[in-house]
Amino acid sequence: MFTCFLVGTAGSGKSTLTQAYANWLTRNQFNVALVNLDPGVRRLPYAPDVDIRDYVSLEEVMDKYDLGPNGGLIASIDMMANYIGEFKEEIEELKPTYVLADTPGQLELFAFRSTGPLVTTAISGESSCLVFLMDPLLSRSPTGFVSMLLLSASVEYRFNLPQINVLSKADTLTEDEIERIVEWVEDPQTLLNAIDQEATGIRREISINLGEIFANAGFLREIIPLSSLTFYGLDNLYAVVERIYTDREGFI
Ligand SMILES: Nc1nc2c(ncn2[C@@H]2O[C@H](COP(=O)(O)OP(=O)(O)OP(=O)(O)O)[C@@H](O)[C@H]2O)c(=O)[nH]1
Ligand SMILES: [Mg+2]
Repeated sequence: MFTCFLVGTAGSGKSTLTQAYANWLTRNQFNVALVNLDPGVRRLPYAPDVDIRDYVSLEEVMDKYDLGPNGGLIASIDMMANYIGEFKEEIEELKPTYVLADTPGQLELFAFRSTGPLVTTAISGESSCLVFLMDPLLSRSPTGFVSMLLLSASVEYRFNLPQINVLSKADTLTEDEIERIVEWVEDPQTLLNAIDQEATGIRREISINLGEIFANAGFLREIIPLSSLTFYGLDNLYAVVERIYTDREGFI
């Protein structure tokens, strides 16, 4: 059992990618379990096999504790930890090869409270990874891309799991824009040059320093452009997931 947790900022395309990637894997004969970890979501583009809302539902928590939407969501996400044993059993009963776990829209609540790492550790199975969705609009500009890298690195630091960065909704970018972004991670000097041209003053200094730190610390890794609408890049995502799985097999 290999688990992919799809994480990213609100609206970055996590749920749609969960559905698209599950379709792709199913078409390629894999047994996939779709897991919803978002207690607050109203509608999903897929039918979850295992759903945290069967254990904790935002609406019920808001009613029971007389909370507003924000307080209710914080409480709901914190409460997920109470049910994680049963939740894990439900997933394991399906005996899936792949588990795709869609995480809450509010990345900060999942990643930066105690629940997220607790949940990922509990339901990871033999092996797991995070798929971090990078916003295409922000990633278009060099300084926007640096801020996405900051968030991605912070999530990776927090979860301490192998992490794959994907450029989400690539169909909304031109081919030139995609190529440019991919080149920034393949050849960090191109990112530093682009920052140099875009930013000025102290912002330029900070961005260049950050770009250098990312390059030196190994955070400027492969980024996979993909689209859940056209299925573009899903085969590349699969190849990287497999590589993580195989490396781990060889490791233990
Ligand atoms: N063009 C395009 N739109 C996409 C793609 N993936 C998702 N979207 C759209 O982006 C919007 C948000 O997608 P979701 O999958 O709900 O994003 P999410 O990250 O699950 O959102 P939250 O759970 O609310 O944070 C929807 O309108 C999707 O149709 C894509 O690959 N291409
Ligand atoms: Mg979602």
